[in-house]
Amino acid sequence: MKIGQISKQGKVMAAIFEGNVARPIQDYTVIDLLEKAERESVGLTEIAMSLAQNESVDAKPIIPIEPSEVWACGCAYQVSAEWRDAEHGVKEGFYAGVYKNERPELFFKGNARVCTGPGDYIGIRPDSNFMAPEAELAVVMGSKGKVVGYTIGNDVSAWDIERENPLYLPQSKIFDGCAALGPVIVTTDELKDPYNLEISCTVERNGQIIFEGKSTTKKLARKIDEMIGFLLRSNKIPSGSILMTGTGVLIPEEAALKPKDKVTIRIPEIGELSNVARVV
Ligand code: DO4
Ligand code: MG
Repeated sequence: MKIGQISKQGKVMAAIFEGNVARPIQDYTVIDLLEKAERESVGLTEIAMSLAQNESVDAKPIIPIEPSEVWACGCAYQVSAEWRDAEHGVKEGFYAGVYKNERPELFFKGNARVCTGPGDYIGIRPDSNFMAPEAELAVVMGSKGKVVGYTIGNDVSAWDIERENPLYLPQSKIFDGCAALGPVIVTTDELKDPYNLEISCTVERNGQIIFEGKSTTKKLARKIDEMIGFLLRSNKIPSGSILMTGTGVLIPEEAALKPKDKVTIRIPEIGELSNVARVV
């Protein structure tokens, strides 16, 4: 099932997406449904199906969930670790260490305040000259860390701030519009294999594609449950928390994001997430 959210008469509500139409779930957001599903020990699909209207409406998906917590795993793809070490002039450094270590890199990416949805903006920090999209598979979790579905995540980052000093990572990662999510969440009963997904990313400037790159979750070096296992160590998460699973697509510095650039990330099984960059 593809589930997400729509805005109807100014109200955000959950909806099941079927082709180009949506079946609203009046009076519930996706977080409300997840909490209800956990309270009643039933699946998200079951609860959503039982509450959705039969009549469909023509409505575009907005942000599929407003998470209290967004987390991210870094250096989960070899290219990300290698590229970051190369930025420091070394072949195997800090980042390769984390890539190979048992303990993953996990960082806090923010909350609903910094998240945006399909068609919305993504942020460009004015104190950065190398803003980059990071195309990632994002996991939606229940409060016990159970994976309930998948969406697309853009871990928008200021790579020059990160490169200046690793201790600046939170500033390179957290700012307004730093986390785009959407367009929908595909539940685990429909998307059974998260390790065989093509992820592509394009950056368009003035109608021209200035960057095109792709990867596949086949190259993910860690299992998602392993990332979640570390995330939940001495750390309770609320239902509907998101985990971005790392990027395998790295843009060159010449394609650093500029205002009005359009970033599109595609995972065919989930859809397409497009956002336009703006200074925040
Ligand atoms: O350590 C820096 C962040 C890495 C990251 O976000 C990624 O690999 O996706
Ligand atoms: Mg990332």
